[in-house]
Amino acid sequence: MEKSIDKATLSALEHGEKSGIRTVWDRYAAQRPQCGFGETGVCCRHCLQGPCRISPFGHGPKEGVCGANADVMVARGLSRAVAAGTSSHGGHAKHMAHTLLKSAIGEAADYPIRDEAKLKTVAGRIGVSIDNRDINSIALDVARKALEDFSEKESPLTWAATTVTKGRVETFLKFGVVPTGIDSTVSESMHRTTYGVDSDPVNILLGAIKCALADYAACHMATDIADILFGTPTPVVTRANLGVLKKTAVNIALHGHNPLLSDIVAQVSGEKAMNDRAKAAGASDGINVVGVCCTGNEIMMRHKIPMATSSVSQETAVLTGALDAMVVDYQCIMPSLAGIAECYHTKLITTMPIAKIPGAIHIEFHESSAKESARKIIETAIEAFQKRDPNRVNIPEISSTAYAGFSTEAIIGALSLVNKEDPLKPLIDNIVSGNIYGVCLFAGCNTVKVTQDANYFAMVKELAKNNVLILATGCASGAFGRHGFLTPEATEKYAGPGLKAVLTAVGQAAGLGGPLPLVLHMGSCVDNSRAADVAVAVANKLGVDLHMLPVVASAPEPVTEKAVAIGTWAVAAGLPTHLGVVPPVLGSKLVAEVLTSTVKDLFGGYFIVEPDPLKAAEKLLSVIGERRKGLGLMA
Ligand code: NFS
Ligand code: SF4
Repeated sequence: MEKSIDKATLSALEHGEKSGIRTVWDRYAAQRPQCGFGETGVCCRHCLQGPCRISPFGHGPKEGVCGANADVMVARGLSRAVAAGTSSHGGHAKHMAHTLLKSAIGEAADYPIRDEAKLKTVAGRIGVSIDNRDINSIALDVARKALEDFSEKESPLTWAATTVTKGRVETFLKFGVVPTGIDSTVSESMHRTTYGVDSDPVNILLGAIKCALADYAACHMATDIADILFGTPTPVVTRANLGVLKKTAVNIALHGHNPLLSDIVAQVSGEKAMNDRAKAAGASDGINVVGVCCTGNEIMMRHKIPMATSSVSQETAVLTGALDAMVVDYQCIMPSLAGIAECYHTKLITTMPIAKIPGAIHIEFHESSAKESARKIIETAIEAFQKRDPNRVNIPEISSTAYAGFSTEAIIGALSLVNKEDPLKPLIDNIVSGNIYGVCLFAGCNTVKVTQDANYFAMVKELAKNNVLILATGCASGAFGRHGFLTPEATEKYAGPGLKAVLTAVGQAAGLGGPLPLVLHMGSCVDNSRAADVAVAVANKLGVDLHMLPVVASAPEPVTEKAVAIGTWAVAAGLPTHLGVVPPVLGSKLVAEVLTSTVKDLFGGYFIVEPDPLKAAEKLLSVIGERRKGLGLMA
């Protein structure tokens, strides 16, 4: 199997191989064949009488030592993946909420409220009064309400209940899946899946859905507070792929998730004093900050910072030999980076007390002294630059233009240039007329199990040709960015006639002198909540619920437990959700059946598992067709 369809990635890998450096692809090869029990979800280590395993082919025992069968094992495994994903987004959101609180009480001078309008909108939505109050006291109340959402409350999660349709809330109540605390729901999931608690696979899966809805709330909260503290994104034009690294600059990659770190480093990297130091050290272009993975998306949208690489190819940034520092916070950071960095002059810098890596330098990041830590980080990179070996530098000269920053507000803003009184009307009219056949949100990662970007590439072309409006977040936007899909040129090249006409009309109205990009980059993975907001607005406007809309989601190359959590809430929200990799559920017919079919009767959404990208696109198109028929629209 090819490692990637991306030439820059392949070039960097080849360079690494010459130096005998092993990457994720080599480690994957060494792991193969992977364990069949694990792959199908039928092993359990939830107590010390285990490990227990059940053959997916029907040989040997049909139950573990305690009597748990394959259905229970698979459901418990999946539920714990959702809980882990939720705890990650929860940790991220809580970090933001604490910082907002510190900002409001004057203990985080480096984090002023940058978007007062967003603060007021969020406050209004969650029932915090804004009349005649100063900004900091509104912020304090919003932060307190956010923090209340983490422990068990009497009422549903504020960040879930106030952001979905009325119909969804009723559905969630009906099936008993309303979370009342983000952390408490994770804790409940761990409790019910431990030794001898929930042994009803369907009940366990309902618990997983409840937890996934807590994940949704956490994502939404993280996005809201990021906008309040750093500004709501508006469209920017920048570049993506390894070619954004510069021979003549101190190159610093920011990798991980939370903008609390990356936004400050991005701000400080623009300071004249810092750039003068870099120049004095011999870097004629000063400091060049680039992004990797989701935090890369955050700074791409807000600071036009280019995206070097993402997800499965993160190690290639180091293999260019031109990276002086890789700065990380948490999540999706391969521990292998430390060993690879050691083969070069590159410094790997960890910043969070919960995410240390042996071999890395640890510069701890505190809200109270954020800019100070950021300067220290940059100084470390400048020092490393002076040890860079020019003979080992190989920057693939490949990058694409990338338009980013299509927040919900930016999309509505662009539409309001077409219809000021009723911005959603042009979107809805075009869906009704069939110019826009449907909407597909691409999310999630790249996986070593699929040729990197191949599924994204094939699916987006097929869907766009059939006039499907494409939204993207997370490493999906990284993939599209690398291949030039985040551009108006891609619209000209790949969009069907109806879609092209709409994107052109809106692009012209927005003063672009051409169409909007083929794929609208909505941000990081927590920003999937932005896509949900657009869908909710459309549903409310049409007076229907989410499960009736011609809207689908796809994670064609998923990896993380966070992606499992997001996929699960997309299903609960009513979206048919495609996965391009088979999750570890095939050991239980019952669980596989519930996830791909039965759940539809409850929530309207369901999983479509299809590794073949063209077949996947076909399936999504036919689902969109069914939904259109359901609404009485031309199929
Ligand atoms: Ni999402 Fe983002 Fe990327 Fe996957 Fe990881 S960075 S939070 S999990 S790998 S898309
Ligand atoms: Fe085995 Fe049951 Fe223990 Fe799991 S919980 S390891 S199935 S005895």
